[in-house]
Amino acid sequence: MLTEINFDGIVGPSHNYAGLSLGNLASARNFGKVSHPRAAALQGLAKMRANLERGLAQGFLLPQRRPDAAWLERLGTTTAHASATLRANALSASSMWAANAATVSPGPDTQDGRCHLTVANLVTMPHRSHEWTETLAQLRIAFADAAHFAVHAPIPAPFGDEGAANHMRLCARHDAPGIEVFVYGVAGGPFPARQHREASEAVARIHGLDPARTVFARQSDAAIAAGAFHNDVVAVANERVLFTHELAFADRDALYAELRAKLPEIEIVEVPADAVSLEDAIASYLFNAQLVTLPSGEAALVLPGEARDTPAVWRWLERHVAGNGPIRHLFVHDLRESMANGGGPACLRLRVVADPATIDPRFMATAQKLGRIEALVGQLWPESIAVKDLSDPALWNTCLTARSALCAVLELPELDRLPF
Ligand code: SUG
Repeated sequence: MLTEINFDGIVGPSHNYAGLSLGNLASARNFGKVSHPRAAALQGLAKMRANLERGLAQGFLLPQRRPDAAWLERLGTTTAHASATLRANALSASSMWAANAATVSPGPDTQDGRCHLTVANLVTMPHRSHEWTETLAQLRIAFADAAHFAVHAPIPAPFGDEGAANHMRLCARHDAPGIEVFVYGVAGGPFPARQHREASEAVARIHGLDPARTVFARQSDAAIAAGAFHNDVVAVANERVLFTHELAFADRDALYAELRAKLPEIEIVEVPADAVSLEDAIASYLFNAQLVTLPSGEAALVLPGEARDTPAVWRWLERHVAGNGPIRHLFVHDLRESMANGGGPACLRLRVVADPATIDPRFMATAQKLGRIEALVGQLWPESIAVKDLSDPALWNTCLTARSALCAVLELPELDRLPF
């Protein structure tokens, strides 16, 4: 049976605050602070466990090998000799934000009926531009069943593609044909536009989407300038609900009209700027919630603690739930460590609609397996990392050893061997 499965990125042992993401206000604001990789990973695992207990299908992607010595070698250097900037780029744990791993078009939307995944090239940010090699390796293992999946290599540079974070799917039910919405930015503002229209168009072609059910929408310049470096910071969709900020899109009236024409049963839940400012929406990550359908059929939002701590946001949410709005439940999680780098609940997961039986079970979560991962994290993940620690060879070793141990516990030795 086709089900929505959330694949969360397990937070890697090198999680740190090196301020690498221009346009991501949280990353810039927290530059130089001490990170807590162990707590970060446990926070993410607690969210996975809770979603599993809520009756949702849960999978995970593994943290990548960091420092990425192979990438530094291609740049003519080594971890020991690299400049501090290059070394920080080689050590980032940014693959935890699995919403940027790939764009996923489930079988009901594609010409050949298979689920298509295109790995994101993430070319705009140096620290993320080398994620795709291992992401591709992991997805090729997890979704190896060629009767049900097609995993594609990234779109070539210079067309920036940041994956599912700029892609929304609207449908009557997860297993029904959907409308796929690709949101792109246009360069010219104070911050880079990380998703290019050309890349989105290429992904739609490669996935064999029906042009009549595909929409390209421009992100508003105001949203990018206010810090919405990905569209999933200002809008999220699930089944027939689009939950969005009023200022998310460049031409919202035209977009809403197109969506209503293509999916008459759509419910657009728009939060007006006079109820929640763009600044509050971005600081609280209200829209970076996971909008999920519970087994009861009701919709729920899985939110970061910052949403509850932002008065205008919490007021709006409580009023919505008390009224007759389509979102019926609010679940709040402490994801402070990831949030401080601009990654909320939705950033941490990649949604795949598929039959879980067709996926390599080693990537699927169970309560027991999460327990084993938590134990390993408690043992091997550093408790804290200061930016100066990034030049300490002992830290590089700790990170490599911890990841290898995780590959062993999850019975994925091939990920420890692959030359990415
Ligand atoms: O690409 N942060 C990530 C956050 C990604 C959030 N994902 C989604 N919105 N789906 C980014 O900006 C911070 C890294 C640093 O500064 O060390 C970082 O990469």
